[in-house]
Amino acid sequence: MEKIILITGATSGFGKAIAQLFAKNKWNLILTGRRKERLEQISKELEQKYSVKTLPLVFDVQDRNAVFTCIENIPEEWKGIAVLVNNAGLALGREPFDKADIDDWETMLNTNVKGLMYVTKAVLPFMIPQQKGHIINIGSIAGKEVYVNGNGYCASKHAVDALSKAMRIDLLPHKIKVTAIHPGAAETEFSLVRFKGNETTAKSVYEGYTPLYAEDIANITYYCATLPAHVCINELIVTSTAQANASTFFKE
Ligand code: NDP
Ligand code: 8X3
Repeated sequence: MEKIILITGATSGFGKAIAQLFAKNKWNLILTGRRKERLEQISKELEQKYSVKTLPLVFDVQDRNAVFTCIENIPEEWKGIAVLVNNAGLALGREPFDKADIDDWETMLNTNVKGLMYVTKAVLPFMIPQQKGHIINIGSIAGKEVYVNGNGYCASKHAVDALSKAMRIDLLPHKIKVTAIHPGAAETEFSLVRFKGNETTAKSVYEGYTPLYAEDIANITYYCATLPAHVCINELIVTSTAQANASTFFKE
């Protein structure tokens, strides 16, 4: 089977939009997430709409054993993974360092950092023998700059930035590309998760300007993944036109 992409966090936001765009372009999809029903529904819809194959895998990226068991045991025909998109991630809370919840820090670091490391480590035994492959890490502008009350989330995304650079060095002999995409504010379920279901606060994040949308990140991911074999976009920062850096917006 050719053109296989594995996307973590495909039940929502960027991951779902990336799955849709790659399916439209006839890629077969390994899709992961924790919400089984959503994942199976999305897989079914994409199979029917685009006549592609899908393999939904339900696991929590924080669960090291589950990550390795699920990925190591994928059927033979799925092992030729060409692109891995490490997208699953979240922010929880936006409090000053002294007031931030330690459990929130642990969930962010376990998901955004350790989860990404586990998934990548589990996929590499399939990519290395091919002597090609592409790992696309979804970082954040919060991984390039630190903003007020961003503490734990910014730390986790700075780690994604560092890991992307480290992977690029260490995987060079295996001809594996590593791209880090660092988006600014994008309207997905991200803020609803960050503010723990508070819809008013979540909505207010995107008021007064046009934010990025999941489809924008899907288009950029597709562009990066389909460049010639000798070309690798190492990293890019993308914001909406109304955002200049991690904390400067022009709102009307
Ligand atoms: P969403 O909340 O819409 O999607 C997050 C996805 O991650 C869901 O599919 C969710 O699936 C999955 N996920 C979260 N935790 C876990 C876990 N422990 N195990 C497995 N899957 C998990 O947010 P976005 O699409 O916006 O976020 C995607 C990535 O983009 C994240 O890494 C985020 O940090 C990053 N990002 C987001 C920005 C934004 O402004 N929206 C900007 C910059 C970066 P499920 O709940 O089913 O497990
Ligand atoms: C998500 C965007 O600006 O909230 O990574 O950090 S931001």
